[in-house]
Amino acid sequence: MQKSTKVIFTTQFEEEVHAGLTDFPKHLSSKYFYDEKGDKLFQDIMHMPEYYLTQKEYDILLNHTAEIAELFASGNPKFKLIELGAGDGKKTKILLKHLSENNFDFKYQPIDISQNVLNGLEKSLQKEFPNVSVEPQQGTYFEALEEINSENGTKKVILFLGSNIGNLLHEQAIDFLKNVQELMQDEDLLFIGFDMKKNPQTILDAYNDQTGITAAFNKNVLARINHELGGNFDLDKFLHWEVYDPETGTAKSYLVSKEDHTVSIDRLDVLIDFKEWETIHTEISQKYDDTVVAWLAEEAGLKIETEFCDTEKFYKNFVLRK
Ligand code: AVJ
Repeated sequence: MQKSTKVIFTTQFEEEVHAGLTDFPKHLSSKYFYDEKGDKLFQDIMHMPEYYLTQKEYDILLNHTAEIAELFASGNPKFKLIELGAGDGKKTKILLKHLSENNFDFKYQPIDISQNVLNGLEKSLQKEFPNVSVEPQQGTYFEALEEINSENGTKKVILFLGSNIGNLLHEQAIDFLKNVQELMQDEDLLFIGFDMKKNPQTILDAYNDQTGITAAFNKNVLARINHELGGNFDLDKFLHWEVYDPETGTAKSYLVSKEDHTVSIDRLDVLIDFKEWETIHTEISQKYDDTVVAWLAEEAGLKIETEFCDTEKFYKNFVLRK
């Protein structure tokens, strides 16, 4: 009798890494960048001068704080501020400060997949804003939103910052927005950040910094496979490569193999062959214009109520309603 050597995948990570690296062309999902090391590298990215997105959104929130707060409280003054993918909450703290100092009637509910991130955030909020009531929720966005909905009928203001939507292809972005829309009541708002089309060089520079932080971030997915799945990727055998198509507005990240070589991943019981200059596609960072944002909203059954932008029109925050 033949012995069965079939590997049983126990996590989605194992399954997707296997599928992506045995596909042609090869690909890995950008959602796997974010282990502890990846979280730190992304923090570093947000502090790089080239990565304008964070600063621009920060400027928008700072320059329009009172107006945004009034909008959140309009109609029904009591609301739950729910943030999808809260991270360190640096930008949100601008709003929290204003809301708390002006005695708005609200609760802050950060949602994140990482309990680690939530613990850190809760601690810093307790210190900085002891008066703000914080109810962290661990889980995927939709699990968490569903749970919040089932609790009571409080108005929801949903924050989705950082142009995180840019990691999704348009079709996926529409599905995502539709899912949010379905969980919204008539009085709820979605406050969402979009990185806009601009000089293509500015965009390329944001994803191709000279210090190599973005390269390390991109390669971190290989390091993670090494740690968690018993891989033996040599990170030096890969180049970080970024392209931006000014027509479609899609920035794409790749890891490019500099030589013919084979990598083994013990936990998956596979050998992966790389040809010289073969690619692994790892991320898309979509850039938008007004027409595309309007189209995405329309497709998802959402209406644009208003928008905020920085002086250079690099970045926009849209307020959407059902
Ligand atoms: C967190 C998805 C918004 O695509 O701009 C930063 C991630 N990748 N540099 C982005 C990222 C490379 C970032 N998002």
